[in-house]
Amino acid sequence: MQQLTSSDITPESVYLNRRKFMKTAGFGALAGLINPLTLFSQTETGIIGEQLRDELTRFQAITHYNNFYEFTTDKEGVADLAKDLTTSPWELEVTGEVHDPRTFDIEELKKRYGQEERIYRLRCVEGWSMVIPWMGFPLPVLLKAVEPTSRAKFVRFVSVNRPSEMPGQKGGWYQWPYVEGLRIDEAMHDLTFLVTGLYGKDLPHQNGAPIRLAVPWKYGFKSIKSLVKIELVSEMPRTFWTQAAPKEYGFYANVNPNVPHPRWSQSSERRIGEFRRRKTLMFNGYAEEVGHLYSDMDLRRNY
Ligand SMILES: Nc1nc2c(c(=O)[nH]1)N[C@H]1C(S)=C(S)[C@@H](COP(=O)(O)O)O[C@H]1N2
Ligand SMILES: [Mo]
Repeated sequence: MQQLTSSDITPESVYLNRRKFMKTAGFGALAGLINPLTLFSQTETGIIGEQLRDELTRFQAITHYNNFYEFTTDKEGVADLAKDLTTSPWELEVTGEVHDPRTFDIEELKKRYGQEERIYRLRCVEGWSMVIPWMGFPLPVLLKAVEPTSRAKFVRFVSVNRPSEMPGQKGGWYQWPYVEGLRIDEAMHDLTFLVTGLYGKDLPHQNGAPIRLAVPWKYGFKSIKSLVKIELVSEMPRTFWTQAAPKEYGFYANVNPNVPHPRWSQSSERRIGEFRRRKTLMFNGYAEEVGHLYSDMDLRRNY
């Protein structure tokens, strides 16, 4: 059997071997027929997500090429600046137009709702994309638990406001905290996911620890990081980006290759780790799942 060297113990290989083991174990008697050599022959490249045919983006890239303006606008500088963010204890308040408002401790949330895996594409409005194996649980599960009232039409999400630990919040340009929003039917869609980990590990600080949103059919800026509050509201909330640059960013921000951003065409994208550009897909490839939510919208317009 091939020897494992320390360079083989990457987050990807640990993750893949664990998954391979789980799959193999699931085959019961058949497992005996599998050549043990294949168990360790997985290299770092050529990793295929099972829910998607796309290759997973490397852990190193996912964790060292980040947008997290609370720290810095330098994507490669976020990881280092975020390493001392205090993420324990951490509370998430779920409130507003609900019958049973609650504040959850992050560990209680993880225990209560568990962690399943979702491999999603992430498409940034700047024209790059990744494929990320997230861990977490669907947002609708949490929203149903607090029992929305009939006046709950939108959901407002708020990131942590902590300038003592987040140097980017000391500048006067942006209005903190970072705020995002979804329509209630978008928030209740099963694809809308609360993320608590990636590659089978706790969520790294730079990716929005200890809990962030992933809305895979929308531009990346909707996937708000380091959440402290989820508020159900009756009016469309004002968001960080619609407030900072209303001519550039809309509330809906669905990935749409036919509607250019004022500074960037959206027709193609560069997958991080690749050189070629790929065609951007309508709703980032999730049209079958979410297209029906927008049957009343003119998709040639930018919202
Ligand atoms: N709080 C907060 N959330 C945020 C951002 C941010 O600056 N602050 N950046 C957004 C943008 S523009 C993108 S593309 C994604 C990037 O997520 P990643 O660094 O995990 O890839 O996070 C989004 N969520
Ligand atoms: Mo982004």
